[in-house]
Amino acid sequence: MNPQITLALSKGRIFDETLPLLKAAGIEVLEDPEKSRKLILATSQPGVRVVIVRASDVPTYVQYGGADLGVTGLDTLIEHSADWGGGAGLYQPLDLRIAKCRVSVAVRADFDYANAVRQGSRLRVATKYVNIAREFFAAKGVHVDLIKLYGSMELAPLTGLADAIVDLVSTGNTLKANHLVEVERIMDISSRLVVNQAALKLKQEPIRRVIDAFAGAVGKG
Ligand code: PRT
Ligand code: MG
Repeated sequence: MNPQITLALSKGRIFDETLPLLKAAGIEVLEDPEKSRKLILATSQPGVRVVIVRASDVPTYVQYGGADLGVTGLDTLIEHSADWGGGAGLYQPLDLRIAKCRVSVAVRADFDYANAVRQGSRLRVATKYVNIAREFFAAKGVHVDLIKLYGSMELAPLTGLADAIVDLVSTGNTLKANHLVEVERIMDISSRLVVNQAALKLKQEPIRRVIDAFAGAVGKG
């Protein structure tokens, strides 16, 4: 019997945008995680199953072997690796070119960011991405106090919690709706396939097959 391969995905945009790639790779997910409460989903390939985890937990699942493979945003992957001293055990074979966005600095439209940076004032920055933000401002030589948030970053400058935020931007509509402006673009983001290195050794053949199928599917897109 084929060894079971487990792929970790998060609900929402990662699942939605991975689905067509899986389909092109000949793997159909047989249940809809938005409709079912199940966390383990069967696929059209008896040897492959999908587990639904929180987006920020995908690298953790794959690193510890709770899943053999996973799909995760580069943002999440960088933060995870910084917290874990390099993301040991995570092999990153493929840019899936889905769920694209960027990590940016944004401030209130009436905040003079350039001037604050020029004057060397200490900036209060709210973000979920403390490692990315710390490294970015350190490289610029800007002193920052980082405030860790888990969501609704846009609210921080509006309430006086912070001068600036570091957050993901895609269309820019969320910033605009909250009277914020993007003042720096830190990095471009897309989703990556990550693989547990030990699993790749133990189940080389079936995992390689899934990686190659994904690679073929990305090529077609
Ligand atoms: O929601 P939850 O807390 O469970 O987890 P999560 O927010 O980490 O997951 P999810 O599904 O929202 O995002 C998963 C991944 O999708 C992220 O890690 C990114 O790699 C990628 N991605 C791509 C995005 C966006 N685009 C995006 N626009 N993730 C979030 N957003 C949010 C952004 O944070 C902001 O609030 O959308 C808003 C901005 O969008 P625009 O279009 O208005 O600019
Ligand atoms: Mg979200």
